[in-house]
Amino acid sequence: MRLPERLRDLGWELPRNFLGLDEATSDFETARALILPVPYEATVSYGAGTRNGPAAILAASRYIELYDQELDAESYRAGVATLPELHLTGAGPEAAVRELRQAYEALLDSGPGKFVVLLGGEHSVSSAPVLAWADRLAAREKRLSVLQLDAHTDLRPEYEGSSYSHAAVMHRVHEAVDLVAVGIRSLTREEMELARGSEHIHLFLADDIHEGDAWIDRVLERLGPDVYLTFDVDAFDPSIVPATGTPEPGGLQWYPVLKLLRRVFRERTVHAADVVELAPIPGFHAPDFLVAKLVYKLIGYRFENG
Ligand SMILES: [Mn+2]
Repeated sequence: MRLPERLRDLGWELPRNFLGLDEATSDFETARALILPVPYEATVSYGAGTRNGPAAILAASRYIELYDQELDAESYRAGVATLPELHLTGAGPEAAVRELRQAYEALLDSGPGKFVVLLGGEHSVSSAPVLAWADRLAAREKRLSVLQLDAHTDLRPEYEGSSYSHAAVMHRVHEAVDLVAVGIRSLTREEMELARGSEHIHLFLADDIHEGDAWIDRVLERLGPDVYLTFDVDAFDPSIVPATGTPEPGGLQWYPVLKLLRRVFRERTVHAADVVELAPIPGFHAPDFLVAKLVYKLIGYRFENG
């Protein structure tokens, strides 16, 4: 809202968008990054609450320091526009994903070249943006690599009767992309065998990446030039992000994740990203803040070199 001149200098709260930015830096037309909140939750299997994830990330983001000492930059200057929450149909996940795909395509067409970060919501929403990007790249005879950070492979053909479940989201897309999944520590034997038998699926188990940084090089080796990042916050260790439906012990820590991401953004083209599965714990803000800061890091890394 544009306030009348004489009202502008009163003691208003920060705007309720990502980072609490003013109109000039959060304008859709000029912003290079778009935040798309999709509070969708229908197929969660254990702890619920991912529908509250986007609002909690936005609320926490308003308290992030805008200067990033790692990058020595005010990353928000690239412009970050926050879209309203996108509400999807309650008529089941298949219809919801179809609706999201249409909305996402419209968004890409309206803001070509912008870096879209989708905030979930449950992980099932990711198939829409992944397939949108896979198709766009296929039209240019390129193949999309998906970098998945997650405790779970989500490679089941279906779960609880639905191929649109959060637990099946990567199975839905795995034939269209090269999948590189990092932080995995919970999967079925069938998922393991599917991955072992496919040259298009590479798993980096959490068990194998706790020592040293050599795994980061190996992840980079597996990623093609064009990347979509899907970040399930349960990739993090529950000691730092307990606020998720299925917290698995033995997860990733903050700095190794940043180290990986910065290199991926520097050495590949990351077209878009999603951050999903935050299920906020009322009164406990640290995980919300961590995830908000992760989103700001993604934007910072994306525009680090202009
Ligand atoms: Mn997961």
